[in-house]
Amino acid sequence: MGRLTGTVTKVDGAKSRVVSSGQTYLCDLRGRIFRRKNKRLAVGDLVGFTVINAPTDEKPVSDKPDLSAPVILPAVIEEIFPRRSALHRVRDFKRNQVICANVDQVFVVMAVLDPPYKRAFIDRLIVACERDGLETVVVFNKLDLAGPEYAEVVAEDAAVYHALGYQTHLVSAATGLGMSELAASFTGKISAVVGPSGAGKSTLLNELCPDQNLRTGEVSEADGRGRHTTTAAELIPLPAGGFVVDTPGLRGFGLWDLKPTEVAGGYRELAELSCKYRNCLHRAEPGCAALIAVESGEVDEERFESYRRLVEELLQDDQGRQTNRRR
Ligand SMILES: Nc1nc2c(ncn2[C@@H]2O[C@H](COP(=O)(O)OP(=O)(O)OP(=O)(O)O)[C@@H](O)[C@H]2O)c(=O)[nH]1
Ligand SMILES: [Mg+2]
Ligand SMILES: [Zn+2]
Repeated sequence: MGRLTGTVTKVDGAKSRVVSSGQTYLCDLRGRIFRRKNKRLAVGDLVGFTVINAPTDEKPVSDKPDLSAPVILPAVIEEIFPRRSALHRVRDFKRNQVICANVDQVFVVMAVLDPPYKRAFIDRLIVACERDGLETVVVFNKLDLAGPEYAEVVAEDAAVYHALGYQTHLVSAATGLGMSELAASFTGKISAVVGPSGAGKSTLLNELCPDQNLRTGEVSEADGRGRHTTTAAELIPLPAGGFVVDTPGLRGFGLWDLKPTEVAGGYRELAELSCKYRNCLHRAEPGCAALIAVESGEVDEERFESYRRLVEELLQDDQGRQTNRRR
């Protein structure tokens, strides 16, 4: 068999799963690709591979190309094609992890309660998506847990993102509220689902593709956090076309690769302002366009607050790094 092309759905140590025309292949990486440390394979990657005839531990279970009972064939990845996009995460000052390659849109999933969302965290994830040029969809899950008054607060928060041009969804995986609209927005695209542990990412995806049966977990009673049930990113084929990647819960999301002056680029409402100061950080400059826009209510105060905190954080990191270098 000649060279085939497929999409990486799972990376598990040196072995990865690749789907091509409904078939699943268990692939090794050709040595020279494996050794190229700066180019790590990620889910969503488009690869060229060849099937080998060596026996595997996993026996083929059927000879029909059927996603629900995939044939597992051994193969070797020869080539990773250039990525058209990627959602990435900087783990520390050096390591750069690609969460999903060739992704079209990112769903930021937050629970309204259990654990409650933090607006600043939504903003941080949006900044990452804007940095990577990816469309963001904001999902508030577990609406069933909110009383009428709190549900209104959530709706107001959602409206802030909607007004900025982000698609927003208020849903409950438990009751099915808003689920058909949500399902429709996944169709035909490669989507990544990110958010804190326990927000219900896997539960939502199980509702969208019932035959997947992703593991879900209880939110810990001790600290109100999720338990990090999902441990490795995995690309799931959707019944109506497209793929979605479920990701492990995020505790935080470092944006160390951004310069303080680049943060405003992740806040649409600030990016479009023309401030009279060049490279303005919008901190306390007299006549600063951002400060005026906040004052007039044009820019949401809580968004601006999260912007400022992110800038301060990066300024401090910068200082820390410079001090370290001098030592
Ligand atoms: N009440 C309620 N509970 C939900 C809803 N969606 C998910 N849950 C519960 O929330 C808990 C966590 O759900 P998961 O789907 O495992 O959360 P996750 O975001 O995938 O978590 P990690 O994999 O750890 O990142 C489970 O006990 C789910 O049953 C919902 O709409 N309403
Ligand atoms: Mg999960
Ligand atoms: Zn300014």
